Amino acid sequence: MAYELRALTPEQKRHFETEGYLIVKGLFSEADLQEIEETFEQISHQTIPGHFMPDLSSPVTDPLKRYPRVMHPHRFNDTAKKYLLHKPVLDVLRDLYEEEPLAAQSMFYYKPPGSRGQALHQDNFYLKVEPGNCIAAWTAVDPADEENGGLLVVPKTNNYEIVCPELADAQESFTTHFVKPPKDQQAVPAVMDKGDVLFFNGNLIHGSYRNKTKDRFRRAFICHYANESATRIGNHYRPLFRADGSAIDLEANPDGGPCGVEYEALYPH
Ligand SMILES: O=C(O)CCC(=O)C(=O)O
Repeated sequence: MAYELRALTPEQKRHFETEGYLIVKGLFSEADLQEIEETFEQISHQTIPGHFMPDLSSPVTDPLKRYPRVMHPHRFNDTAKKYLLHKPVLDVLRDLYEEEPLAAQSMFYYKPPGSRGQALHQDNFYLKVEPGNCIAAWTAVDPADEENGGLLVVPKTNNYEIVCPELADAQESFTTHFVKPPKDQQAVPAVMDKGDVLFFNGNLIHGSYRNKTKDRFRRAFICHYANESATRIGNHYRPLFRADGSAIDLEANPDGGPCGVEYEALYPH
């Protein structure tokens, strides 16, 4: 039986399938955003081993030492878990997968003024969702644009294979991996208002440049999902969560991918 779309129009679905990404406007209300902002403002003054380890001494030369990304906040914070499972986001994911989505990861980026970006990369190199793929839901908590280091996507690279990354430019990227876009294809900015969500396929090449502003943070709540029929995922992303909040475990996927297993030991994500 043909799948019936519930949240997306056929044009939106087609855009995701041909371009590899889709921006859906206003999936988070002002009240949702305020709750997220307050939660991560409180977290920003704490140290949470394994999740958030800021350098709270002042002054610091690298703004990302004071405001590193928060990893897996849904594992210690109920508000983060609530928004990882935000119904409007899961409704879109269900339309994209044509099956139930499972939540695998949450992150929060503060990206303060002056901070480096994250070099172009592909998410399923890390999540290793099989069979199927991961999809990211990248929520703008502040307006995101070229000036403050908003997200960049390389359209249509959802059909590009997962490749072994090169070394990134450490002056411009806080992560070490870089995936060069295929010849004649370029990264384009995803300009977003707060509350908009950018969905993108796990093969799509994406990343961000430096926040060039002097006074604008570029905060984002970033979550990754897998299709329910997947049987394996990278160890770092287990357990996953169903829409009702219950945990579900998939097998750990030990596959080293296009670089082999030794590479992973040398360059953990
Ligand atoms: O938000 C960013 O600057 C990069 C985020 C990203 O690329 C990711 O979460 O995979």
